[in-house]
Amino acid sequence: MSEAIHPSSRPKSVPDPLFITLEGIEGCGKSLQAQLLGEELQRLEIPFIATREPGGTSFGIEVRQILLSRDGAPRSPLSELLLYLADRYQDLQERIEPALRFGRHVICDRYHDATMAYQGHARGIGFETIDRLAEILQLRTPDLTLVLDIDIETGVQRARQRQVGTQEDLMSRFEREELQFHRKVLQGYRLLQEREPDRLQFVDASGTPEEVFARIRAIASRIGLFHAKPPSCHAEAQRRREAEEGR
Ligand code: ATM
Repeated sequence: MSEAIHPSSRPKSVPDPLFITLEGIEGCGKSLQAQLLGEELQRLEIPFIATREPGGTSFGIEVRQILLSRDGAPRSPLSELLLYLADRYQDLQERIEPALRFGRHVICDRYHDATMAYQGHARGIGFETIDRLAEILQLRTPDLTLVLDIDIETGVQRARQRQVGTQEDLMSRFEREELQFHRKVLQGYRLLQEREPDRLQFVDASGTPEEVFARIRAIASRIGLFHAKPPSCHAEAQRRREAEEGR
């Protein structure tokens, strides 16, 4: 398991890199917003990595194929849960933790709140079981989670538009699941927001992508995403060496 960096081990002048996740029901527009956030960080020359779950690593891409393939074999909700967690654990070890250790922000398109909302609430496994597994795996909690809030009907419409030309059969995913399932997912996110009102922030996802991004940018800015550059990899490595040598 990788070593966690305690915030107080950093010099005060160095801002901690942030771990930001985007969530929501199908068709809410979170992947586009994650991309816009990345483009903004790039424009400002602020170091970051972007990842997604499932599918942020080579292993994760294979797991994603199993989880989301059109003709996937039947599986129990718990088996499915373990696959999502396997994908997450690999993403954390291979990409998220190293990036944060090297002072880069992390933007993640879906993370653990998706598991809580989809498997925990909508599939009925319950938050408690997943909380226990998350504790055993020592899953990192994001600094900020943006939940893109749209009604189910708009989500269906947007997923239908996005469907054209993709390998994954987004609409059949919708059709396979009752609309009621997606309502439960949204309800799951609301329950999570009640548990952690500071970390989970609902963002009105209606309007144009630019309008939605302006809302997201304002929230991300408030927690300091654009305020100062996190240290570069080299500066951070140097600082860590000096701290270890007691300088
Ligand atoms: P994206 O296409 O937004 O990456 O999501 C893939 C699907 O994975 C999405 N499906 N639907 N319907 C939500 C689902 N998912 C879970 O059920 N649990 C999880 O933990 C994650 C990360 C995703």
